[in-house]
Amino acid sequence: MKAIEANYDGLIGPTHNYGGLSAGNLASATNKDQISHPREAALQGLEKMKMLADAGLVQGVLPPQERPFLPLLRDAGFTGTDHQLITKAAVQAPALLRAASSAAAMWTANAATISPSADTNDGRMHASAANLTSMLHRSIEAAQTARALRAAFPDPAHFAIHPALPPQDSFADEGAANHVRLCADHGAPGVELFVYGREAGEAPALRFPARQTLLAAQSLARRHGLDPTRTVFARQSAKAIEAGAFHNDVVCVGARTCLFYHQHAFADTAAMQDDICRAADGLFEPLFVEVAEDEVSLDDAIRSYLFNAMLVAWPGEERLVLIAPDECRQTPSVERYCARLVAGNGPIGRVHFIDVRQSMRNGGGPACLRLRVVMTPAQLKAANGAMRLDAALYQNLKNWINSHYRETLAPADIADPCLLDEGRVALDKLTGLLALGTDFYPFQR
Ligand code: SUG
Repeated sequence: MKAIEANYDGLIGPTHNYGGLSAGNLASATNKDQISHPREAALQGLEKMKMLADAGLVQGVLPPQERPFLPLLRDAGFTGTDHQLITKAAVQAPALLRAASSAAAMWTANAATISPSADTNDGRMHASAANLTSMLHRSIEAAQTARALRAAFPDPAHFAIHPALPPQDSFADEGAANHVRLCADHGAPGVELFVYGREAGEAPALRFPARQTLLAAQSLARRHGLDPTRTVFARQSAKAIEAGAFHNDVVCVGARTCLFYHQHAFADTAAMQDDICRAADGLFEPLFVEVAEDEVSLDDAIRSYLFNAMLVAWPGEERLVLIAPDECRQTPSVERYCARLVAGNGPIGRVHFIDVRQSMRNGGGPACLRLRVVMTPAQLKAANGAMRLDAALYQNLKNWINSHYRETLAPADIADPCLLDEGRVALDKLTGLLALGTDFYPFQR
């Protein structure tokens, strides 16, 4: 058996809601204060996982985090019982309570950056939890994310799980959403592409925040022991960030030897291509599939999330499969482009559309919901098997969602302290289903 690429998806948590918390993420801003459907959201995510598991791909599950995150409220000076913290914050600091209640850890493309063992100098897989410092509601994820990664990949002989980079603006890091790995084969040495929006210390020049710094990217490459000749750093274009591409994975996705991206994704596309070709020399021939502005405008690409698709080597299919959101079918230029794409003889042979609408309404497409983890057979064996989706776990999770999740959540419901209790009961059960031990969540300790 050769190395495989697994997808670890975040289970969408019971507090999934539309808080309008992410400046520069147009869907988040547009849907602020809408009524959300946590149960439907979690089931949509679970069905996506099942589809990939049914295809024969390795599918992992990462648990939601506990929300509301009470340490944030305590740090902000609220005191009293857990329920009192929530009711006081709801009156005195509703925006803070919204941030503390976000289920954003569901987007595991932002959980960490992962370098497979074929690329690292000690032959271990390296993962660094992302500090997510750019947004308050996401900056509270890192410690529990590192815990979840250690639970999923426990053996230090195979896996090096690093804590997040220092939680400071110069090190702003949003994980795999700004990282692409190209390779001839998953288990062969590859080229790691890190995309950044600004340099540390650079004065903010844009209306929207650039969430990844070059310093963070370089630090990750150093920590992971990557070969500098096989590592590329490319700057995201200001135009893309201004148009709402708050992460590079909104305008670019890559798999195997193929990089699929919008004409305006990078500040200097020619330099990016040259650098990748040089880094891949002797390993593989990169295939660049660039979508021109006059085929699909940047606005249409961001509205439809064409590039926030999963690009997958599907068992039994020669060409790559693009798993794209349903919204691509509702955007005429994108629908036409997809038809042309698969009719051509390029590296992408099929587009499969899926419904992840509840997540999409917060700016999270299929690619945001998964963290790619390349593992050798020995690493796969060493990974926590209870976090791997099979028919039994699928059924257990479906029952679990159906019995613990609310059907709807309105903005005012965030102030309801019962949500905390319901979440705790649910998460306590989940730790059993995923073999996470009895002290995985802070409330269990
Ligand atoms: O960080 N949305 C997420 C979406 C993350 C998408 N991830 C990738 N592109 N990889 C974010 O902006 C919105 C939450 C709210 O508004 O309630 C939010 O956090």
